[in-house]
Amino acid sequence: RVSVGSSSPGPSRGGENFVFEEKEGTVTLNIIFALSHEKNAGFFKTGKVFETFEAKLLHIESRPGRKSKNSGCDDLEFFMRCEVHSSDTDIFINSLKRVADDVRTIPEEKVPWFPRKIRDLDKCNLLITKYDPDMDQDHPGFSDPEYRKRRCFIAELVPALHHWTKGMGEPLPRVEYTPEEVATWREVYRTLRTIYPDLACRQFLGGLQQLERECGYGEDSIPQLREVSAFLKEKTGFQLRPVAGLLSARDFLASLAFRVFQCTQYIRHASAPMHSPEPDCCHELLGHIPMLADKEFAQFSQEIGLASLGASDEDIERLSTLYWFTVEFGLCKQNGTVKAYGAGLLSSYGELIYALSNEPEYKPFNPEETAIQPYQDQTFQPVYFVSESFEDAKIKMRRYSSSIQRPFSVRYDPFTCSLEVLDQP
Ligand code: HBI
Ligand code: NLE
Ligand code: FE
Repeated sequence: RVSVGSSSPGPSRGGENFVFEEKEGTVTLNIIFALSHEKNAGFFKTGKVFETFEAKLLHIESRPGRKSKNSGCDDLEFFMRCEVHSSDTDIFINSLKRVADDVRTIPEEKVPWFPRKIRDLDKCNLLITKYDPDMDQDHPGFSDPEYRKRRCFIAELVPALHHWTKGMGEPLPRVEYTPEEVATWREVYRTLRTIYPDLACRQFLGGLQQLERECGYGEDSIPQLREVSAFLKEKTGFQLRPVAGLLSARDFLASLAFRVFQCTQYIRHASAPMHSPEPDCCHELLGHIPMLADKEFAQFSQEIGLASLGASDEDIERLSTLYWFTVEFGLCKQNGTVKAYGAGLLSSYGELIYALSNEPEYKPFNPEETAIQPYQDQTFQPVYFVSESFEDAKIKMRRYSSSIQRPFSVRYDPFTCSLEVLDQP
């Protein structure tokens, strides 16, 4: 994803360098330059310039240059963010100009980029490598090469460009699950199914029943995203999109604004069916989908998504904490008893039992407080937030979202699946 200048390349005023964050004698610069095919060695020459001026590289991205689009030749444009000594700014830029083309500095964007149309979600695909079975030694699949290979295979089924860019007709990829995978699913389904009637909220039970009746849910096979997506689309307008793994909070939340839910397709390791710290198809299909079939909950989810668009990193952090303690681990009162509505609970036998025992601490849901509650994502939560009802959670969340400062407001147009962005005077 091109995080800078994706919609507007940014002004480049002659002679003036955009400098920001001046502190302790250093400044941060956003630099864009181009290198034509012939000048490829220029990339290493630019490196030399960075070295000479002791520039500290903070970020680098490349993309096809402007010329390549028309001429078909393969020049590249680079975006770099770096820190240099304030007094070196001009000479540093001038040195770059000697080895690269079209060198310009651009101002920091005031509002982070965000998708405006549903097809822009193809750019919301920043994966983060947490709990990766290839990298995380604590992952139950870490020492199982077969499992790791299977995870790669399933990840590669995710199309690079999704069906919104290629045309809405593109069907979602189907996964042929192995008998071992189905056995894991069966165990998860069977154990959870026995405790749902006592511990899950009413909306969840209603959704699951419909899925069992109308969408082939059951312990014998793992439902396919294609069918489940069609089912949800009819119930609440939500649709599913396959994703290779954990996404950045910003990209994940942005898709909710369009009633798109990003789903993993692999399954947890057979050795740990009762709890997994990462999302997998059990979590998506059993935890999230029945809830997303509920109109009020679907709206609640979309509103968190809408609040996240263009928000600052700090606000994204608070919104994802709120998401964590509601959509993932939320509890609510129903007829005087506490029930689970959070997907992370509803897909984990171990944590569902624990959350509704008298072990953990309960606090009343209150967005201001909940948003700053530290949480850990390796094992069970020590604290859960209980809301009086869905209605109550929605109203409180709405009040919280409207307090987030943004220099614009957004409204979702369901007819065109796009956003109307209104600049506030
Ligand atoms: N990515 N694929 C995927 N699935 C999630 O459930 C998910 C995610 N990224 C972040 C996230 N959930 C949340 O914990 C919040 O940070 C939004
Ligand atoms: N702990 C959940 C489970 O085992 O299904 C997954 C949580 C994903 C955030
Ligand atoms: Fe989840």
